[in-house]
Amino acid sequence: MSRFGPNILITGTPGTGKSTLSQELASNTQLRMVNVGEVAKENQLFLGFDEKLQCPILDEDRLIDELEEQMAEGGNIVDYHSCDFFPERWFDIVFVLRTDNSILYERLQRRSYNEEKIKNNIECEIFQTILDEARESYKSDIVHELQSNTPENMENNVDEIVAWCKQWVPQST
Ligand code: DAT
Repeated sequence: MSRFGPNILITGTPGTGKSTLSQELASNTQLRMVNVGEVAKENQLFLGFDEKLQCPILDEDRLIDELEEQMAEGGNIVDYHSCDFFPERWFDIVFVLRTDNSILYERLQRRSYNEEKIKNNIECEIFQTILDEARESYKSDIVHELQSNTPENMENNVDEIVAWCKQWVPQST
């Protein structure tokens, strides 16, 4: 079976611009946006609540079952702040968004996260946790780091990914 379009993973620390970039890409391509957090909420795919990280605990197995058919069809932009539990075969390319600490701090403050949650996320970005996770989970030649500090960065990232989509050739799976 071949996919009608590529599957793209957009990952990175919360606040780096994943959902903004995904929305821009969805409106500039034929690709569908898959916000994992929203799919989980709609289908109640949670195992509980993580008090330390102050976020719901995703039921990763059920989430994968939920999305499997849609991912096999292709043409998806998946946006999530973690990336090591998805099947590697799902993705043709992976983008990891990166943001400077001071800029990220302000964005997270605007979300009214408390100090503990901001600190955890800033540490995640400082230690490039998600970039390392992506490099460990996918072939290194499909993992790309993108700066996401300014609107100009955002515009360039959209242009680059749209250009990549245009040259994508369906592959048999
Ligand atoms: P995420 O989905 O990674 O949590 P978001 O897309 O909700 O992040 O973006 C968080 C906020 O930061 C939102 O107000 C938009 C802004 N933002 C994101 N990327 C940006 C960029 N490259 N330049 C300027 N603002 C950006």
